Amino acid sequence: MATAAATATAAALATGRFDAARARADFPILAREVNGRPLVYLDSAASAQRPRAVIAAVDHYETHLHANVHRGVHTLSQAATEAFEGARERVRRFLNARSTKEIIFTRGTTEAINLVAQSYARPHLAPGDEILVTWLEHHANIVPWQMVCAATGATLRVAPIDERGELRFDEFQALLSPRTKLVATAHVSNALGTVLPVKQIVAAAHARGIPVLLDGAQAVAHGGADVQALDCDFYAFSGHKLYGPTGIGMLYGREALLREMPPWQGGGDMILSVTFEGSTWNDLPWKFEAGTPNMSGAVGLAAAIDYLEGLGPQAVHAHEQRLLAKATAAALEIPGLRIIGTASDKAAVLSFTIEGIHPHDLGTILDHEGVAIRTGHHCAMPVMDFFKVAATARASFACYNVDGDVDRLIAALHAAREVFA
Ligand code: 7TS
Repeated sequence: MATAAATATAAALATGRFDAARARADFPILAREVNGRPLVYLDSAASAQRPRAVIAAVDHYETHLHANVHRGVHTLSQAATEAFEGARERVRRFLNARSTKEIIFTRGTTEAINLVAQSYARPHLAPGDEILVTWLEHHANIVPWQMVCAATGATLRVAPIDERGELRFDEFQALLSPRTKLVATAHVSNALGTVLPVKQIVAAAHARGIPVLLDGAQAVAHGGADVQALDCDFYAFSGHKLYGPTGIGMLYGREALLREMPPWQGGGDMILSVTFEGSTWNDLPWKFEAGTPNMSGAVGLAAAIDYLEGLGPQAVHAHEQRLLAKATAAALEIPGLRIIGTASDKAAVLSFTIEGIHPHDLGTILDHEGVAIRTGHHCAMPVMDFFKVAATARASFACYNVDGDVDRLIAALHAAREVFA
């Protein structure tokens, strides 16, 4: 565990409040300046920054442990295998999965969802069958289903949302039918911050015998996920949204389902035997991990989980919620500002437009002030269509953001309005 994280936790316990300034000091990149101003990083929903503990864990792996995994008897190969498989156990514990057989390392959320689309959905789909998603999805939870529907003759159905950006649960339920072969939904929307009622979604789908995939990319760093409590069948997330490295993520799958699924990529590591007549598959989870995996990424991800759990995920969540409330209240004072996504249960995402200023111009002006926000469609074009906007500006908060960051954001937005007034 990171010492600084432990210190921050102790401080939080002592004061009754999460010490974000201390957490911030764990992230070296946040000490840099951008355009001559101290950086205010409000783009963690796109990719969070890495604490020193993660950078050090990756560095330690690269410096002392690296060799290829699973194939060697030599010391380094065994050390690398231990580090990699140890990281899998760390992820299992984080998600409260029953077994490491259920934890498959992927490049990220996108690859995890594609794995389920190709390996679970594709063999189960026939013309007339349906996959049900919601209107809130990131493209990563839309396009793989469109591709698999095009290949099988199945149909993609979409459960609608309301003007607050909440799922219309009655309509979602009404769309469940004997034709529905899988429900795939975000746990938390990246464009709006909406937290979906995933337990009710799972219960409603399971009542009809339909499995559920949850896209947890935006959820895991902001309250976490317990796959047994959620009772979902698949859960996907990316390391880089959780203070970990890029190029690593994972798919949780219920063992009984994974066992029945064919591999989706062939190659080394995923086989038990190969002849030119045919091959047999390795056990779970390696059946789904063809080729040399991202070992340093997995080690970094495990360190990121240690770091977050050292801070206390609930304390971080409460801190982010406080920043969101403060930013929301202050933003509403800005004339012409419209918040896109006003769900009653939101993660730390503030999406908005300001009348008369294109979000990209806003992003550029804020960048001049050293304030990093994201502007665009956030890979959720249907959400933009629903709200009849081409793009939004989005500020997202993480453990290392402090009240002063919100103040700088709001001041920069007021300044931007002056420019365009
Ligand atoms: N699902 C959700 C809900 C996401 O927010 C993202 C990335 C993905 C899937 C894809 O994750 P990847 O790691 O495989 O790329 N979201 C964003 C975002 O909001 N801005 O940039 C990336």
